[in-house]
Amino acid sequence: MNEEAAKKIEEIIKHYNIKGKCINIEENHTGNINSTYIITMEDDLGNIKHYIVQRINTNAFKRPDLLMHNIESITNHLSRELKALNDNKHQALELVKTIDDEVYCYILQGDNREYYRIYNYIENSKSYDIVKDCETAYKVGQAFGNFQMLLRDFPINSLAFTIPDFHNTPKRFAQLEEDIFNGLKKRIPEIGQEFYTIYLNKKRYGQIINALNEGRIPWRVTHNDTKVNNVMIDATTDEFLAVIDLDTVMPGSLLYDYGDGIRSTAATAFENETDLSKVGLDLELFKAYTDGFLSEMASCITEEEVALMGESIRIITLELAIRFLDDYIVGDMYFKVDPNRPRHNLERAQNQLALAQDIAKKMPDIEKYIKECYKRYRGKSRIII
Ligand code: GN1
Ligand code: MG
Repeated sequence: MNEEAAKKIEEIIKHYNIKGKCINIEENHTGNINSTYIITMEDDLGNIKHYIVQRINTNAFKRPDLLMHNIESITNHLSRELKALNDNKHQALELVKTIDDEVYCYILQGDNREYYRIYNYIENSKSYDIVKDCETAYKVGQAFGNFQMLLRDFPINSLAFTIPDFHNTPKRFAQLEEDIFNGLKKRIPEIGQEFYTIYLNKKRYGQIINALNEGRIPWRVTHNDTKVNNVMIDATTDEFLAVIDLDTVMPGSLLYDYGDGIRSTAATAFENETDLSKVGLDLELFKAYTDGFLSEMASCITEEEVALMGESIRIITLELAIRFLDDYIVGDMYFKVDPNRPRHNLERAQNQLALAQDIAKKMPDIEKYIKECYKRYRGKSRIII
């Protein structure tokens, strides 16, 4: 933990009504965008409480005020819904208010504002970067299905687009093509093979966004970053507790959430794995996640959405490959990279392309299972709409 960051955190804490003395600050390195710290506070009676302090990356999120407005209204809605359902097994993230009753604060670094927010830490919880067993995959699918189900009545137009065109795969591809012309010339010769594979899949990219824009599938309140490590699991009961990382909650398609959930939960290796022989999609984990997701969502989902569920897994995986490759070309401006890995983003893109290839191989099994599973759960999920 570097001293400068620790000093800043001490300064941030002063903006909040948080009791006691900060006795530990630990950086959590799982995110690729924001900087996250877990702090330990001890009050005069020796009581310990943990908090999550996050610095918002304003390169990715240009309007931290709108972002925090989204998160505040989403978390309020989630906790109201959980209360209405008498659900005390699950939780909504809780923002801590500043002494001025705001949900974020900033400090000045020269002329620049650095934005921070604090969440209550969810005690006795754990999360996974990679899943090995079907029970956990089921719970993660259930958590994201439940999240969307709880937000089914949320006034969608009140949400700001925190990152416009976030899951617009054709636009992501067009951006990559443009950046190949303007990017770092010395990196261009290295990406021929990867770009070619991405190019060959071009016809797939518009399937979800076109269906949304043509009104064939509904806009919904979606999470948009349904990585497995964004689900907190109860360390004692192994039940899911809460969905975290609400920065990208925006209007979108449920399909990107489902696809991204499978991409990260059913992958046999993490995104940073460079031994591509280890990278693939585990069909059993895919099935378990799909079961969990549809057990919550089958009554809300439309037939048109179900028809695109399999393809959504391939599209989001290719979208990630496009984004990592694009970031490599422009000189690693967006995703955090390991300073000891000069080709980190290129390697991530290769990893995602290997995963997309395995998904393509398994697509007939994937499609078949989704149909079966939907039939099984249709009309049986917890809430009928
Ligand atoms: C980023 O920082 P993290 O891990 O929550 C990214 C996601 C990507 C993910 C890939 C705002 O999420 O879209 O899927 O990396 N978030 C943003 O690991 O761009
Ligand atoms: Mg995120």
